[in-house]
Amino acid sequence: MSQDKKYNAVTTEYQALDAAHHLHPFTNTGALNKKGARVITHAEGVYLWDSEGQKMLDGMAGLWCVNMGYGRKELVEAATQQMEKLAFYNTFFQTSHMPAAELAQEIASVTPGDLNHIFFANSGSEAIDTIIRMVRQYWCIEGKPYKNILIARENAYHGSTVAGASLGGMSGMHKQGAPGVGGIERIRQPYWYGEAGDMSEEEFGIACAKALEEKILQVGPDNVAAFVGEPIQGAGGVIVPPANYWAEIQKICDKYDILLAADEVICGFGRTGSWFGSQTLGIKPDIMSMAKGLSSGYLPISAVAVGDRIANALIAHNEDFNHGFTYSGHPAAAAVALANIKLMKEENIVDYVANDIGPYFQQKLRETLADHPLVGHIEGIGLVAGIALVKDKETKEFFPGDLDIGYICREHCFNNGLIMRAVGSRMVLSPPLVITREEVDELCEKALHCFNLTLKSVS
Ligand code: PXG
Repeated sequence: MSQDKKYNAVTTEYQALDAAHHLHPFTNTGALNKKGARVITHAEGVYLWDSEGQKMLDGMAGLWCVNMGYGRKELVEAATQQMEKLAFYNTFFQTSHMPAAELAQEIASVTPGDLNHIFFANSGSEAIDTIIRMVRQYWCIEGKPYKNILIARENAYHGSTVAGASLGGMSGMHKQGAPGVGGIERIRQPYWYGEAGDMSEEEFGIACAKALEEKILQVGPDNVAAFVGEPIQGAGGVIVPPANYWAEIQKICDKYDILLAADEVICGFGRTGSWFGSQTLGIKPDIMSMAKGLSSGYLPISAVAVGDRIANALIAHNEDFNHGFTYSGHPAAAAVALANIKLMKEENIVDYVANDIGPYFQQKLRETLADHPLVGHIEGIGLVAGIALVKDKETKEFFPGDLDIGYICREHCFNNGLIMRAVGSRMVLSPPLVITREEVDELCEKALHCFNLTLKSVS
């Protein structure tokens, strides 16, 4: 939208309300208030509209979550019907209800391995907090209360609660709201394009996994509860690890009897062409978190799928697990998630991502953008991708930190009908899984146009 475009009354009214009373997440609110927030009004399929009538192709599926696309009547009806029947009841004091019980079964039917038990929460962050508390409690039950350190990675994102922010590897988050939660250690991320130097992908995969072994030995294997990682890092810029990385990590966890936790908040529910990223990347987690795509973002709900080893210990232990949320397994959210999984199955969406639209998207992105002077590298699987923007393609020189190339590019995208997220100098995409080939073509054409505008802006 051009700066001088005359805003209509609805836009200015809502921008004023927003500026007066709304504090936005992950936002410089002062700067936003001066500029005015974009007011999103409605959506259908893969498109969003704002209050100025501008139509935008949503290359981010909301915030990595609207996997089945906008405007799905089935999900709306599931919520309405459930709210009319039983809008709320808790699952704390020896009660259950149909949507929670059915959803637990349904999730267990799509999770890999022996992840047969489900604990409900409302957000990815709460799911991560649940994992932290549950794995530590597991080792207490096993008589090893000292085995309580969690190892995660730099530039990982595991949420924004105190524990989630502490576990994640985002330095900007550690600086605020400190001190964080203790008992957390971090190792390097497997970002081959950005951090491998002269190493081949294979060498780098081994080196990054070795960093886990070194850390375990440094703090003592008897003190480590679990290693936690996203199969593919999402908010860190869509970092796809070298092909051998996860197999090495798995071996190391097995060797030292350390639980493996997969944070599937972004990778789960078809994003990578399997129900879970763990299946695509060959990980066998003991426990996994999920959120976002579980309900396609229509209502907030998250879950932790718990493997038999941990679940059986918790069940056999004759004591309450003192953890949970008022809305754990909320009936309306659970009903929507159930309807969402049913829809995914009816439309064979996981297969569509694996064998049709995912490969098409990855190929089309590379065909359209790989030769662009700003594009250093494209990585991704299924319907998630990260594109490194660089100053010099040959030398991999990055733009200086004070030139926010990602922000410049994102603004061009916004103003030209495409929503793309910038993570530093990386542009990321994670469109709804229902996107068609024609819509992928449109996305790529728009991205090319916006990359050209970005190049002009910095030339
Ligand atoms: N784990 C992972 C892997 C995530 O991606 C969370 C946990 C936390 O989920 P909740 O529901 O508490 O937000 C996430 C969330 C971004 C962005 O800008 C990414 C997330 C959330 C907000 C913004 O890319 N991921």
